[in-house]
Parts: sequence; C-alpha cells; structure tokens
Amino acid sequence: MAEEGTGTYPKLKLSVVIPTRNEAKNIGHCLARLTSALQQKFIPHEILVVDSESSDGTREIVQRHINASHHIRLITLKRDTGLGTALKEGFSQVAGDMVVPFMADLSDSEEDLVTIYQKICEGYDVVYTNRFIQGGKVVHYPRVKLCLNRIFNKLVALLFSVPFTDMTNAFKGYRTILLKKINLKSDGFEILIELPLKAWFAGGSFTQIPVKWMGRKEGASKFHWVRLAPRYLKVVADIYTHA
Ligand SMILES: Nc1nc2c(ncn2[C@@H]2O[C@H](COP(=O)(O)OP(=O)(O)OP(=O)(O)O)[C@@H](O)[C@H]2O)c(=O)[nH]1
Ligand SMILES: [Mg+2]
Repeated sequence: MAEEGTGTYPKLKLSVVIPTRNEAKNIGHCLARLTSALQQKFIPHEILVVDSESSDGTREIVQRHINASHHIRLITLKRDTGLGTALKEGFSQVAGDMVVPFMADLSDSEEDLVTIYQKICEGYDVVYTNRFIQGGKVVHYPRVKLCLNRIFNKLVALLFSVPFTDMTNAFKGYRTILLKKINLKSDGFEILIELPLKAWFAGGSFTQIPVKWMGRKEGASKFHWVRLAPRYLKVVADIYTHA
C-alpha cells in the first residue's frame, strides 16, 4: 500500500538544515510548523538548527523544542561564522538521504518542503525551486532586491545555460550523496549561488517546482546586497573560469 507523503516510492529520510542568527521571533513558529507538517505526512526526518551565537534567545527557544522532540538538533557556532559556514557545518552533520536548507524567518512553505521530499523520493537528485514560474509566488519582496534578483538570475542562467532562473533561493532539495561530492568554499550568503551552480555541474537528475515565498514579518534581515554583490559576482566568475 502506498504510504502518505511518498507515493509508491521508497521512504527516504529528510534532513532539514535551518541556519539562524537572531531569529527568536521566528524560530519557534518555524519549528512548530515544520514538525507538524512532516509528522502529518509521516515523513522520517531530522531538523538541524545551526546557530551563530544568537544573542536574542534563539537557542533557548530551540532547546525547548528539542526537549519536546528528539528529531531536532542544535549546532552552535561562533558569532561571526556567516550563513555559508553555518550551512556547510549543517551539511557535514546530516544523517538523512536528502538535505533541504530551510530559512528560519518563515519565508519558505512547509507544503513546498513536502513536494521537494516527494520529488527526491521519485528519483531526482536535485530539486530546483522557482518563485517566478507558473504556480510560484512572492509576497512582500523588497522591490530593489526583486529587481536585482531577476537580473542576476537571468544572467546566470544565460551564462551557464542553466534552464532554471531562481538559483539564489536557498530553499532547494539535494540528495545527500550528491551534496557530499560538492566542494563548497563560501562562508557567507554567496553560498546561495555557489551551491546550486556546483550541484548543476555535479551532474545527476534535476527537476524544478514552483514555490511560494513570504517576506519576513519579524526580525532583521542579514542580507545586505551592496556588500554582497561583489561576493556573488566573484563566485560566478570563479565557477565560470573553472567550468
Ligand atoms: N547561522 C547563521 N545563520 C544566518 C547568518 N546570517 C543569516 N542567517 C540565517 O539565514 C537565513 C536567511 O537570512 P535572512 O536575513 O532572512 O536573509 P534574506 O532571506 O536574504 O533576507 P530577508 O529578505 O530579510 O528575509 C535566516 O534563517 C537567518 O537567520 C549567519 O551568519 N549565521
Ligand atoms: Mg529571509
């Protein structure tokens, strides 16, 4: 009999990696929503929260959720480790068959997470997400950031002949065997272009799904595009020259 959430495919274990830096207003809701959605679908899972020494009580909230669920783990890093370092540390400790980075600020949807899970169970190695294709949606996306996103992503797609135009959204699915083969160097937000591009060049089978994205309502953004633009461009140039 088919089991819910997996169709007729083998039941794989999902590892969700959540990077956090001062997300006390979001992380509790995020963990509650994820846990409820994954339990409802009977999806075997673990949730790794990777925190860079938040000073607002984020880790205390995570600890309370850990006391109530053995599926959640907390990895604590030093304060200025950056998003890239946090994701790499999380990836190095996963025990699941697939890995999905999930943002703590409630921007990603747990229904879409279930779809990513199902696609990897179907046999895909990477599930690229796209907020800008039919069925996708963005709400409260800052206008300047949106413009830069569309220009950058379309240029990257052209440059590398990649058929996906929303590479910079962290929320994607990777089969763990493929992810472990990728040598990631970025310590900051620029990992969000390095990872999907290197996954593309790693080979494997790919698919794309539309996803919803909601701008954060609580807490402060850590994404500063003026500071990050040169780093994104450097990653693209490095990958292009070595491809
Ligand atoms: N561990 C860790 N997590 C981080 C760091 N910087 C950002 N994050 C987390 O990475 C995720 C994405 O950061 P955001 O600030 O939401 O970046 P963004 O989504 O581009 O910006 P918004 O549009 O404001 O949401 C969030 O879960 C952050 O808490 C960091 O230095 N260390
Ligand atoms: Mg965000």
